[in-house]
Amino acid sequence: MTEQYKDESSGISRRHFVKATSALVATPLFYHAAARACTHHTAPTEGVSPNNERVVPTCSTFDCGGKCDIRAHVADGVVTRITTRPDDELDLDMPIMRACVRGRSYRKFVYHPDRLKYPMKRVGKRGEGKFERISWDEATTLIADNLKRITAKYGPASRYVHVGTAVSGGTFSGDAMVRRLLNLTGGYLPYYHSVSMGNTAAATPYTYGVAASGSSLDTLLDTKLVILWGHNTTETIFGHSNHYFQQMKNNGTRFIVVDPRYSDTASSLADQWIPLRPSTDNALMDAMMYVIVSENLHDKAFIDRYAIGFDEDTMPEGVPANESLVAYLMGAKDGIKKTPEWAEPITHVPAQTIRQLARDYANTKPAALIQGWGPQRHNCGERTARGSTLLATITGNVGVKGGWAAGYGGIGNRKFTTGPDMPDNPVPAKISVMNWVQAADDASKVTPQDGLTGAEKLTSNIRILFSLAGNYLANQNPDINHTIKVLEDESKIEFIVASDLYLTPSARYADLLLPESSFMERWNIGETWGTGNYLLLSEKLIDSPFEARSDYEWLREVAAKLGVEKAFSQGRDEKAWIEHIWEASRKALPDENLPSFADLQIQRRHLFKSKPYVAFEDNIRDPQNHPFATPSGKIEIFSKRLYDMQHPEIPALSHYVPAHEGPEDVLATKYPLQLITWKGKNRANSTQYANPWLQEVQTQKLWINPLDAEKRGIAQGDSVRIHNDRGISMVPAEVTQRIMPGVVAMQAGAWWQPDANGVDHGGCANVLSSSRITALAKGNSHQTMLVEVAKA
Ligand SMILES: Nc1nc2c(c(=O)[nH]1)N[C@H]1C(S)=C(S)[C@@H](COP(=O)(O)OP(=O)(O)OC[C@H]3O[C@@H](n4cnc5c(=O)[nH]c(N)nc54)[C@H](O)[C@@H]3O)O[C@H]1N2
Ligand SMILES: Nc1nc2c(c(=O)[nH]1)N[C@H]1C(S)=C(S)[C@@H](COP(=O)(O)OP(=O)(O)OC[C@H]3O[C@@H](n4cnc5c(=O)[nH]c(N)nc54)[C@H](O)[C@@H]3O)O[C@H]1N2
Ligand SMILES: [Mo]
Repeated sequence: MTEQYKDESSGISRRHFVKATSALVATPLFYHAAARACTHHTAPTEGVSPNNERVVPTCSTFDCGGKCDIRAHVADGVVTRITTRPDDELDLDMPIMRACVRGRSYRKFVYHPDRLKYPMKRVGKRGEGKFERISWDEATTLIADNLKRITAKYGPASRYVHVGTAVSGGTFSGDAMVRRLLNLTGGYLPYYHSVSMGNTAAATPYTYGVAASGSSLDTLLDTKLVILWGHNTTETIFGHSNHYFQQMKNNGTRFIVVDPRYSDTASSLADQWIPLRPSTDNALMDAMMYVIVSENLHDKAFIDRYAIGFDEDTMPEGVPANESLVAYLMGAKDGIKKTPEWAEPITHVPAQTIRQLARDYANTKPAALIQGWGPQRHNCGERTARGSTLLATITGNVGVKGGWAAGYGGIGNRKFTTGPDMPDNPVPAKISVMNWVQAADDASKVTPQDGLTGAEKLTSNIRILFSLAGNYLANQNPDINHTIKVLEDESKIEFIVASDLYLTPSARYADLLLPESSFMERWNIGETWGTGNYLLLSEKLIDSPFEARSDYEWLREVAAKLGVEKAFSQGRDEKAWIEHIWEASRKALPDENLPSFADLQIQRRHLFKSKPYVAFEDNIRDPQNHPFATPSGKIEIFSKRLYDMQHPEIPALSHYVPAHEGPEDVLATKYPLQLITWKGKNRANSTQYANPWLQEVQTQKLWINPLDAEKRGIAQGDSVRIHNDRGISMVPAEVTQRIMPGVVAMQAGAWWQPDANGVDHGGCANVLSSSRITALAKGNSHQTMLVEVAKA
């Protein structure tokens, strides 16, 4: 069996893989005959082919935007091949979620010679990456002993569980279960804020009262115009977007993509690409609103009925004159009309393009402006997210089928599965995810202003840290070079436990490094993102190699050594937990008719019978009985709550304010280029970085416009040095017009590879990114950084 973990031991060769994948794009009917024979062209039940190969519909539990329908071919305990839903499988209700290039390459993630094989203990200095093999018994004793010692000395608030999104696509994970164990033994210091979309989630309730403002995508089928604003769904997938957007494209929907990069979404869907300088989105929005209002294209009846703060007549009490949207746009206070000519030098979008975009959006009824999360993973992300809600409101696109409330979110309060039972956490304090480095370095400096909630002060530094299925110690977190100084000081965090499948840059900082099994080696239920609406069974297909284990298994041993095994496991093994969660979810959703767990193992999935859902439909249809959950009960264009905060970075109206480290920052004289990152097709964040097939799909490079390249004497493929005060990264240049002048871009999630001088050779943007927090969410702004680029 271990043979499988050596390179290329089974299935098709690399070259064939690439060919097969491109063939699939061209001829979608290509798939394994065995799969065809056993799927009966209907539901995706498991089949057995003549050569004893089982074809099992399953999914990964990564955090990768979609939840694709993959078919694992299993023979003699080995996954020999991965295919996807055959196109002639008749299942009209089920959105087509064909496996993407990542899904097709799962075998090379699971069967990889570099997979971690044994539990290991650090022997060198922390971060050096020197480890020695130990037994599982030693490993769990080390954890239990450190937990006891550290808890006795510093209290439960010294215990921290870090970001670990790679297992968040499943209902059960070590990441969840370690929290359960810690809660049963005194608690831990939790963090809040989603680094994915926390800025949107914090800001948009100031407009609508709630964060979740997504509609189901089937409501867009008749929409004539979709503006994808920093939304790269061809790569990021987001639930069912590709299924619906392709249909809409075929039916003639017009797509406009607003993005500094000519993304794969721009190339595959867009009728028009509008590049703008990162972090200047609000200036474009302001100018669009100026055009809409000054040309009388706004939806006056809608605004009068449902919104406040549009003009001076509908302002809340206690606010001085000239604070309304119209007053701002017309320059009542600052004397500056927010015209397209005003916005052009800020955004670098031609005034006439802005004018046309505004007219197109306001004149097409309904139209959907859908913002991705890239624009809100900025310093100004809260303003950008709320800005689009203002545009949607003044054009009457909120609560309307075919419109979009803007500010992408989940659908209502929809819940799929219950997850494992979680006892309460006795620790009252919570930090923002952005506070963890400070909380490890000197917790007395973490204040409520920085994001501490539930307490005025922290009682302890972080002293023990669990990083299970994350690469957020020294790769995905901003400002790595600062972070590692704190991590390397062994007097700060005393014990770091990491579990992964690979020796990632973060795993190098572990004191104890544990090899987890892969999703193919465990039972789970895969859940779809945001607008998606189904569950897939992710069954244990194969045994774990070497001594790899599920996190839950070693957590059970730790629980035993802490004397709480019974309470922790309730006598369940992993599969029993999945069954338990499934049955609890069935009870929690009586109208859904979820099949029994036994039936799920035949059906493999459950599609929710959701009707088309339009966010805020009730509030618009019947505002008397369904007021918005804002203080005024209306859509708040102007937010008195924000006004009272008097924070210049999150004004009461979401309008353009030059971003810190944006193009108008004085720092731009030293570092004139804006660097952004994007989530590319060949990884889910940094997950699968080491996958050889996926490395072939896309090489880590710096996208730079020919104008900027020429100025710096950079030619195609030259090695370049990207730097700012925080760090240096070196990669080859991709000189391309797919990125606008003044902006450079690098795919997120490449592994950090520092040399002896700390210069990164992997193309990890987080040596350059900033840990400055956002005003309202106290959240991340991975995308806002100024750099200079030179030929290396
Ligand atoms: N293939 C793939 N899919 C993924 C992931 C992955 O790693 N790979 N990750 C998943 C995860 S965890 C998440 S949170 C989501 C994230 O989904 P998003 O956050 O939406 O994805 P990003 O690629 O970061 O950003 C989307 C687009 O915003 C653009 N952009 C950046 N800055 C600006 C700006 O200032 N203004 C405008 N208008 N556009 C800007 C980028 O060029 C990019 O094309 O994706 C999920 N899906
Ligand atoms: N510059 C920049 N940085 C970013 C972003 C950005 O847009 N730009 N995006 C941010 C966002 S939105 C997110 S969500 C975070 C994601 O950051 P992380 O949560 O750190 O996610 P990954 O980078 O995917 O790291 C997950 C790790 O889990 C491992 N893994 C996979 N499967 C398993 C498993 O079954 N068990 C265990 N134990 N390990 C497993 C993988 O090998 C990988 O090393 O990154 C953030 N960082
Ligand atoms: Mo994310």
